[in-house]
Amino acid sequence: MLTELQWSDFDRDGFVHLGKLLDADTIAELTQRADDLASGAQINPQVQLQLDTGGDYDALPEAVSSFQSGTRLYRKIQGLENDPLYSPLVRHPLFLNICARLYGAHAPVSLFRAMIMNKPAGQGTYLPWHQDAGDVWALDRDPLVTIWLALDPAMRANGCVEIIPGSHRLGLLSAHGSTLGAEDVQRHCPPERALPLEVEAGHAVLMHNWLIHRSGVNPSNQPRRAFTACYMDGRTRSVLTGHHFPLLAGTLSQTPDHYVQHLQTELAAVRHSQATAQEYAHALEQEVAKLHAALEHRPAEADWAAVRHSQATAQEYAHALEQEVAKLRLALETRPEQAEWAAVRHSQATAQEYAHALEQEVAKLRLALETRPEQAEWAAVRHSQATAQEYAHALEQEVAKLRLALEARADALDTADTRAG
Ligand SMILES: O=C(O)CCC(=O)C(=O)O
Repeated sequence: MLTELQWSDFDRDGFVHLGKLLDADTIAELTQRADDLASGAQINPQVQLQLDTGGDYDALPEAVSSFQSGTRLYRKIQGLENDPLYSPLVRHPLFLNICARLYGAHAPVSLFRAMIMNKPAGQGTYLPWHQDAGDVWALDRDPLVTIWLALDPAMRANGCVEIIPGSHRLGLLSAHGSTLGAEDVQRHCPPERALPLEVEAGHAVLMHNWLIHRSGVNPSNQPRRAFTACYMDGRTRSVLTGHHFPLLAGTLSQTPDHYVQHLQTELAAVRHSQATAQEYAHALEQEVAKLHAALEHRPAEADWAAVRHSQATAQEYAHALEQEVAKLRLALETRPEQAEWAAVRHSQATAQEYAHALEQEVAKLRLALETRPEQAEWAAVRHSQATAQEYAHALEQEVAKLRLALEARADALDTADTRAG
């Protein structure tokens, strides 16, 4: 429990020393675990690691779940609430007690992050003046409190944290949060106001998240490691996902907030319409597949052969009719003997049969034409059929005309013969 004096120091300064919380053995265990996670001797996929490049803060690499090869040159190890050694420390009764005072005894408490901040020996990344809040944290409200616990002595000589006491009372200097702009640095962080926050190993400090702070590099030959955990009102949500963070104390109401209910209803409606759209799309896909199959369907080769055959037959028929016409013309010009007349009559009968067969063929072809999709090709076929039919029709008329003429001539000849006889 913090004393009232400590609370009033915290209210005034934005930080307060909490005293010694860890003994040397526990510190040794915790630092060993941190180094093992970085070296790969200990693997935990729920932990994220960030390399320390010793370069520019803005050019730091993303955190990863394991380094390609083990290293002591790590800057951060995050996700320590998932490590069995660190998990009890995250839930230290003093920290939860502080949260109950700051967020209210009724409030559930959640964790934003629990991590090791390391300044490797002879290295470290310069961390500029900043506040631990703002839009960049993507939360629906700013967390108020961070515990900073030294696992190695943190002194001026090895890159301890520096603070601007009382600066939390300025509030958040920009909506974006985190790193301060040059003007704010000039205005609020003059060197004479900066206080090096020297902390013995195993000792902790409570810091307000709006407290302006920074840290430098570590020229010493020992690492400067610290455990830090940021605690929130358990009702805090990520504005990216709408989700709460892992609860450390208390419970959350099971009834979703009104706007969440509204979103859930909307989501259900969207999912429903999505399902309907998918069904419709599926039906369309099937229709498309059916149409494709119909389009790709060609009349069977046998059908085509039949069509071609009937074309050839029509041509042959026309040719036969032409010959018939020639024969009849010749017959007209000569006086036929009895045998010749029989032949003429036979060829007339044949011509009629042919004509009948042709009519049937034409009807068949018309039917075939009307049920086949290959328009251009079929149009050509149809055209040649029509032409053949017309031609045959003309020939038939010619045959009839010639027959008539022949019969008239025959009658005349018979009459003349009778008279002569
Ligand atoms: O430990 C450090 O060097 C700085 C930590 C810090 O600034 C932070 O966690 O926001």
